[in-house]
Amino acid sequence: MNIYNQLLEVIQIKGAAFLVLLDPDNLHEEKVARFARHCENSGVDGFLVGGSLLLNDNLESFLLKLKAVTTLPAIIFPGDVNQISSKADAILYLSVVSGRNPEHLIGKHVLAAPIIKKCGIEPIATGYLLIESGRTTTAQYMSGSLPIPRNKPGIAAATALAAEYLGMKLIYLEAGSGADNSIPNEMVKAVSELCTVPVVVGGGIKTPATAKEKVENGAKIIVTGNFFEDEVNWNLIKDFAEAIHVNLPVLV
Ligand code: 1GP
Repeated sequence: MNIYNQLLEVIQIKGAAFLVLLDPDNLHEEKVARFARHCENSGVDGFLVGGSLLLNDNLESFLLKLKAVTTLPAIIFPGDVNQISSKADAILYLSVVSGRNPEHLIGKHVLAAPIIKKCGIEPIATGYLLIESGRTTTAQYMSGSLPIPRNKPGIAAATALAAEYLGMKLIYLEAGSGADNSIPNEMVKAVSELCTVPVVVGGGIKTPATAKEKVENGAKIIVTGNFFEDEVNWNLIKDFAEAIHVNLPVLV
């Protein structure tokens, strides 16, 4: 089964999927194995690997370490064309549809397509919407585009529907890694009601209750990254998983 269908199956069974973002610049390679095992044992459904800007050239060795200890899918979350590797299972083929920068709508994709083909990994076409979340985030800055105002759920919903009509298989509402504010619930709801493809919500989610709110408003995949870069928070991963997996009974 391909990774996209695996995600759909998780969503169907558990109500929503929980992905943890690993930024190879921020998670030391010595910790990868321990963290990945902990995530798998705590109910995480898969990993996104990448970042808007990777300063260390270690994506390949990072993925090898990750895949050696877990059977969970490793999906590249690329900030640029240099973040493609055959060691991953799939790649989010992100088009920044919230912006009007042609490089991030189609330019980078032309460069990436033959490399992805050669690597043999699964591209998952994703409509990526950057949403205003307080301070300018790395994703916003690097994309060279304006985010959608956070008080305009209608613009987000229309943009997401256009991406779905263009054939994209996921809609990703992105507040930005470490965002001050997560995506507003009203916006998650407006987009989820209009679209039939799964809606991913990420950026600035720091509590299980916030993650649950997003699912209750229609999100089908929750992404957290920053919060678990501090090891003291690792014991909360299970609570996040239980909050997100709304169809599963909570085990006490
Ligand atoms: C960022 O959506 C992801 O691209 C996760 O954001 O690091 O704030 O959890 P955080």
